[in-house]
Amino acid sequence: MERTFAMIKPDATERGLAGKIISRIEEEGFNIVGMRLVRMTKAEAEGFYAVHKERPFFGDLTSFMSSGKTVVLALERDNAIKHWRDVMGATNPADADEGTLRKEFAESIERNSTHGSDAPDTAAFELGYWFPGVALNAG
Ligand code: IDP
Ligand code: MG
Repeated sequence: MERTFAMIKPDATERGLAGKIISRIEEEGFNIVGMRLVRMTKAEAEGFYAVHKERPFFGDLTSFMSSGKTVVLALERDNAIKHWRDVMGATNPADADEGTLRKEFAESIERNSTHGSDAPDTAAFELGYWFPGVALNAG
């Protein structure tokens, strides 16, 4: 069993899509091991997305992420990291495949409804950032 970190971003909570996205998480066979509603501060968003701090969209992204409610989740499944990335689809909804969450729900490349860790090292950092004590691998 592997764990990954996921978020339902403010554009989705704002439109009342959290329930639909959580249903999809359950349908995909993930065990939800942690879930919390947060209203992140700009500083928390900057810390979380520190890997992107040199990117031109960093300021907009961290403003967006601190503009509303986010559901943070720790998810467990076999092949959790890759499976959740596949369920989300491409970063830009214009490039996302049919049947993916971002194809169905994302408003733009920035307001793209969901987040998922992209590798074991980022999953470990991101899980620990929002769920202290929750590790990458199930005990
Ligand atoms: P990912 O979320 O698919 O892993 P990343 O490249 O890690 O994509 O980017 C993190 C987040 O930053 C994206 O989900 C999106 O919200 C935002 N983002 C990425 N690229 C752009 C861009 O070119 N313009 C505006 N926002 C972007
Ligand atoms: Mg990423």
